[in-house]
Amino acid sequence: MPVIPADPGPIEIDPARAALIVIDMQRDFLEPGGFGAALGNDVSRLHAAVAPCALLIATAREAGIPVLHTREGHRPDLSDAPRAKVERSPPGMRIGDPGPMGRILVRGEPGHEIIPDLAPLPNEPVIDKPGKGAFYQTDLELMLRNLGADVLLVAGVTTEVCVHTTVREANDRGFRCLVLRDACASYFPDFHAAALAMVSAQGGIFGWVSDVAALRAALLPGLHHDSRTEDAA
Ligand code: C5J
Repeated sequence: MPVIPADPGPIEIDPARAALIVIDMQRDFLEPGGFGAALGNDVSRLHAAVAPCALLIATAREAGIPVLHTREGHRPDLSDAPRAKVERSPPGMRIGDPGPMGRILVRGEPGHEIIPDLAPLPNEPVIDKPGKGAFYQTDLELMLRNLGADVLLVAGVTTEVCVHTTVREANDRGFRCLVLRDACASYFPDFHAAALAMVSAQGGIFGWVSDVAALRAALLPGLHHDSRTEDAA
């Protein structure tokens, strides 16, 4: 059974009982003119996670681990968008307002799509979620139970918001979570570091933290130095 070096200690993973969840790698968070920018953030900070995420997704696919993608966003009529959330951005830059990538954080708009570099395969579920956590008001848990998953590999953006909320939700539901630090990113480097430290603190209170190279080396021994690794990294 593959054993991945991690904080606070090694974690054994049965690939047949694992799933990868890639959180919110959407144009709305990573490109100018979207929701992330509307909240006043420097969206270029998230780009560091794209190549590691691509390699992580390739690794999971090669290892036969199911890949699930999430997107944060709302119905076009905004009936699932709490007023408290909408009113947190300035008028003209709120959820539902028009922007360069269509209406901000609205399903079906260009900005809501996952970035092309990390496009899901046709057989990979995409979970649309109205909140920060991927379990809140979605069928993610049902899908994971049907897959027989008991360990979740978690990546995406932002580390301290949707990644962290999802890991906390998963931990409370009995899933072991391994967060891949280089495949996550935040608009705030300090928050990224603190969020990862919180996951593995106190003996792994929310889960484990490792990186993509360590995971790949454990899951695909002998393959992790091939040209694909170098190309994608
Ligand atoms: C945020 C997210 N940061 N996907 N959403 O609002 O982390």
